Amino acid sequence: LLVRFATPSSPAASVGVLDGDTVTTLDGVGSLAALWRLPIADLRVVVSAPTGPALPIDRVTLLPPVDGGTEVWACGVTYKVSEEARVEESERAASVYELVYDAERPELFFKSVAWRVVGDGEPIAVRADSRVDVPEPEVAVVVTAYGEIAGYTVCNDVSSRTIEGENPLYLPQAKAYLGACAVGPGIRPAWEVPDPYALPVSMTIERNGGVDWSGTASTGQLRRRFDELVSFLLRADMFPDGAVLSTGTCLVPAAPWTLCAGDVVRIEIGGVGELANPVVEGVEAM
Ligand code: DO4
Ligand code: MG
Repeated sequence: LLVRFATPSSPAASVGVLDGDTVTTLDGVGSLAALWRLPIADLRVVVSAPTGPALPIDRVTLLPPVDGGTEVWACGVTYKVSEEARVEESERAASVYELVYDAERPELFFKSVAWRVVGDGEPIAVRADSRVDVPEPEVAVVVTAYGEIAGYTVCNDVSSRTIEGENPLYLPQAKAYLGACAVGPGIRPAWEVPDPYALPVSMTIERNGGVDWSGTASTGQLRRRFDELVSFLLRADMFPDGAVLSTGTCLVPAAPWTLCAGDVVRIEIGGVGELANPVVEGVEAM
């Protein structure tokens, strides 16, 4: 697993490879964004032979695996369950979701700049001006500046259903705010994932010491291909520091269920990683 980390004696972020309980530093690699500037064949050589100091995992703090100018984008309505949930929540604009599920062009939207992304263990937030909010467990692909899929990670596309349900034009407010985007804990290199269309996805939401909601699904239910989604991201645009493209949710807790401050959301994607985040309400609590 490729990770960003800091240590008490070296608080500036380093990049390394986590294998078992040991993080081995990738000497000379200043950021993950620097890796995404490489063609994948060169990137694989760098990542496969880390030469820097090796540290026990309990001596490091993992940081969100998104840095520099790497942008996070996301896709919507790529699983049937997501289409059905949007149709239900936005009765006056239901047809836009039905149309996009079947259209050639997918729904893509900007989600976050790197600095606003939180990592494993850090708080995510529900907005004070929203009543119904959900975590969205998603497989995210990491795309190099050359448009190649370099790896996979876990993204929580935290969303306000109230705000998007009121009017789809409010999507940026439903999707992009402080605490709305968690990614991590690291990046699983693409060559270590034998079949990205057979990844088990599970989500558990803990409340008051118990499990309040849980569900499982699989990327086998994805309506599109990962490279198809990436090709639309790259149309008429470029990503010099690469991009993280979250590929849509396959699990939606049915309304009126809502995420609450105090919950803990755990998302596990088989072979890719486990991302856990406590929930707070609003910017003030972060
Ligand atoms: O238009 C809604 C966005 C839906 C979404 O984020 C998803 O399907 O994951
Ligand atoms: Mg989503």
